[in-house]
Parts: sequence; C-alpha cells; structure tokens
Amino acid sequence: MSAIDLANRALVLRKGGDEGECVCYWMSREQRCEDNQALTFASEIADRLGLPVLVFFALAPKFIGAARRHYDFMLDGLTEVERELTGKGMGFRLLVGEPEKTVPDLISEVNPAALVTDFDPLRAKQAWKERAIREIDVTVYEVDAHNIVPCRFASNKREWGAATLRRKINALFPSYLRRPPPIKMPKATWKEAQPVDWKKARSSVQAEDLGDLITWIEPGGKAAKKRLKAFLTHGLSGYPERRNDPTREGQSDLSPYLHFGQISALRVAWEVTRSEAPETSKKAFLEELVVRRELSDNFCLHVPDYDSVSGFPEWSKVTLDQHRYDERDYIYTAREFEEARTHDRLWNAAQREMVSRGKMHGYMRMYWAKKILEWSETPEEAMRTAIMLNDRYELDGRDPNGYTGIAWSIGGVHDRAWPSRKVFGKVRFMSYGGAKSKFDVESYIERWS
Ligand code: FAD
Ligand code: FO1
Repeated sequence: MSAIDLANRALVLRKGGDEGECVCYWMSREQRCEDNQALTFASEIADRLGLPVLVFFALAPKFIGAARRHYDFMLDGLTEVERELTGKGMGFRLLVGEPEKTVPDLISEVNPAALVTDFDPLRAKQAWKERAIREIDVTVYEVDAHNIVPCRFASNKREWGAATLRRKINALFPSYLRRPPPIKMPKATWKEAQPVDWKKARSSVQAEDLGDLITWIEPGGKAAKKRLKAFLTHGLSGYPERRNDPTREGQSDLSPYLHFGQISALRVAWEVTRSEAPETSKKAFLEELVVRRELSDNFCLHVPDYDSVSGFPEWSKVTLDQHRYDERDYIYTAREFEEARTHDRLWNAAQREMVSRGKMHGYMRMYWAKKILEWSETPEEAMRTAIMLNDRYELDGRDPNGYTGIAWSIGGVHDRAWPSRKVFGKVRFMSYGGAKSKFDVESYIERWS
C-alpha cells in the first residue's frame, strides 16, 4: 500500500512486544476483505515479519439494542468475508461472547507479533478496545479504514459546522482519493483452518426478533457492489434533484453497507468520481458521502456525549432551556411514537417506513426527529426516544451518522440559529407545510399506511 494511503491513517495505540507466530486483525467496523486499509496494513506487517495473517471478529451477544434484523444482515455479510479471507490464505475466527473477555483469550492462544484494530469513534467500541488490550503485551495499532481522509488527521478538534471541516477535507481529498489497492496473498499462509460454526454463532445472539424479514436489500460485499453499480448507472445523475423526495428512489441505499463496512467509502468515492455523471451530481453526492459522513465521525470522536443534550452547542442548550416549559400542542410517549399513533399522518408514515423497511428516507429523518422534539415533554426525553427508535429499527442505526443526524435535528449541532419559536427556540423548525411544498406527501402517506 503506498505511503499516502497509510499516511496519517495508522496510529500506535500501545507499544508491546513484536515477537510472535502471526499478525492479527481484529475486524469490527470494516467487515470486508476488499479495500480494507486495516487488513492491508496487517498483511504488510505480516509479510515484513514472514508471518501469516489471522483475522477475527468478536461477536457480542448484545450491541446497543441491535435487533435480529441487524445481526442477520451483519452475519450474512461475515460468511462472505470468511470465504474470501480463507481463499486468500488468511485465517478467520469468530469469537462468541463479550469482546473484553474473548479477545485477550484469543491473543494468548495465538500469540501474535502485532494486533491491528479498525477505527471507530463510538464510546461502546472504544471501551471494548481499551478493556481488551489492557492485559495483553502486543503492539496494538488502530487504522482508520472508514474515512477517506482519516478522521484524526482531518481535524484534531470538534468542528462546529460543515464549512470548517469541508475546507480541511477538500484540501486533502485529492491526495487521498486513489484507487484502493488489490488484496495480496500474504507470503505465509494461515495453516489450521477452523471453519466457523455459523449456526452456533447465530444462536449465541440475544437480539429481539421484530417479527419481520427485510427482503428489499441483500446483505454482503457482493450485493453492495451490485447496489453501487446500479446507483452509478441509474441514480447518481439525478441525485441532486431526487435525493430529497421521499416518493422517489433518489438515494443510493448504500448506508446499511457502509454502516457494517461491507463496502468502502473510498471505493464508492473512487467509482463516483470516475463515472459519466454530471459534475454537479458527483459533487452533491460526495458532499454527503465525504463531508457529512466524516463530520459525523469528527463529532462522535471529539464529543463523548454525542447522544445527549449535553453534547449540543451552548446556544442551543440555552435556547431549548428557555423554551423548556412552553406548552406542547401534543405530547406522546415513546410507545405511542413507536406505534406511529400521533395525530400527524406524515410522521406516522415515516415511522412505518422505518419499522417495515428498516430504512427511513433521509429527508423524512429530519422531519421525524424534529417532531419528536416538538411532541416530547423535554429535549432529553426527545433524544432518548429518537435514538432508541433509530437504533432499534434502522438497518444503518448505531452509527455516528445517526447520533449526529439526531443531534442536528433536535439540538442544532452543525446548524445555525433560526428565528425563535415555541418549544424549538432557535433550533431549525420543519413543518408539514414545508414538506408539502417539496413533495407529494399524500402519495408518501399512501405508500406507508
Ligand atoms: P444517500 O443520500 O445515498 O447518501 C450516501 C451516503 O452519504 C450515506 O450512506 C451516508 O453514509 C452519507 N450521508 C448521506 N446523508 C448524510 C447525513 N445527513 N449525515 C451523514 N452522512 C450522510 N445515517 C446512517 O448511516 N445511520 C443512521 O442511523 C442515521 N440516522 C439519521 C437520523 C436523523 C434524524 C438524520 C437527520 C439523519 C440520519 N442519518 C443516518 C443520515 C442520513 O439520513 C442517512 O445516512 C441516509 O439517509 C442513508 O441513506 P442512503 O445511503 O441511501 O443515502
Ligand atoms: N461490531 C463488533 O465488533 N461486534 C459485534 O458483535 C457487533 C454487533 C453489531 C450489531 C449491530 C450493529 O448495527 C453493529 C454491530 N457492530 C458490532 C458494530 C458495527 O460493526 C460498527 O462498528 C458500529 O456500529 C458503527 O460504528
């Protein structure tokens, strides 16, 4: 991998010994073989030391309220990863149980010369890693294989708006936008193949079954590439016009794949840049895929309370406080929201789209979250409800994009102050009338009733 690809992407989390029998990559956020800089980094160390590569995934029985639909999507994708890795002479192990226990056990069993992990700003993930590497005496690296411009390098502090980060990213983007290197077979192959018992793995998961099968999207890296190809051919050129119309298939539907790391954002950006679509379409899409998405990682990395009111900017905390006791026209409990039992047919339709499809349209997510603020007792309660529902039903939930999108909607994070109004104060308001002026709300309601 060329120097630039790795430049400022890999970080030494802790110095340890560098003797051992293999090099391990603890795969977590980037659940793919191809275009995975963490995997490439591990195999380069392995080749330098003449050692084989062992990749492992620590399957936690529970993860921030994930349901069966999330684990099915993820595990189907991981079965593909196992086949690809073993086909490249690398080992793959699935550890079942709490990672802070199963990871140190594996490390002492296989005695690696180095451990590579992938970057993830979420508190739960950072805690797993911190606790898992505490007792082991191995050099541990963290590689940002999620962001095109590595998160820690793009900015070393909380960015207050997209504009400041956009400048930094746009300056670096051209040098990081390069064809992802192909996966090489390591010189030393992993000997003892231990096929994963996927049946046992699935039964180890304690996730609620929401009683539905999500069939409109196929999990896994191959399906992700097919989806990307279809979007490049049919969707990209009309993206600026269609992306905010929930009655049209104007988005890429890549977020579940990006969330589980089944496709690399660098691969998406690389193919988008080389496509025939108009420059304006490419620019509009890359603004979301690169600037907005990397802004979310920046927010979650630098604001540990990214999922609560305390993480909001000062101006919005003050304004929401001033309007804390405004009379709410409607008040709903989390249960009433979850069952789409509000007075607002448009809001109910969005909730039903999320529950049944596992992916609410991007425009509706803003409206949906803002109405939860408007119809909840307090902003804190609104945050709890929005995050709980988002992580319970969205296939792309439990993601920095989600916590940041909800904080933008309810707390004006990365947004500016607007003329003050009831309940919202200076936080941007969105109305049914506004939606009606943008798209055919009746046909959206019709579709999701
Ligand atoms: P496209 O429009 O095709 O965009 C392509 C990619 O760009 C997306 O996959 C995503 O990675 C990125 N992107 C697009 N819009 C945004 C955005 N506003 N912020 C950050 N990245 C963006 N996204 C999630 O991945 N998981 C979530 O749980 C989530 N929850 C959200 C909750 C709220 C209240 C809001 C306002 C936004 C949320 N988003 C979330 C961001 C955005 O709505 C989704 O990423 C997008 O709708 C995913 O569909 P797509 O891949 O078809 O999007
Ligand atoms: N990552 C893991 O390393 N192990 C898991 O068992 C795991 C479960 C899981 C379930 C649902 C979900 O949405 C994500 C899950 N993740 C898991 C994390 C995921 O890979 C991403 O790293 C983060 O959610 C995004 O930052």
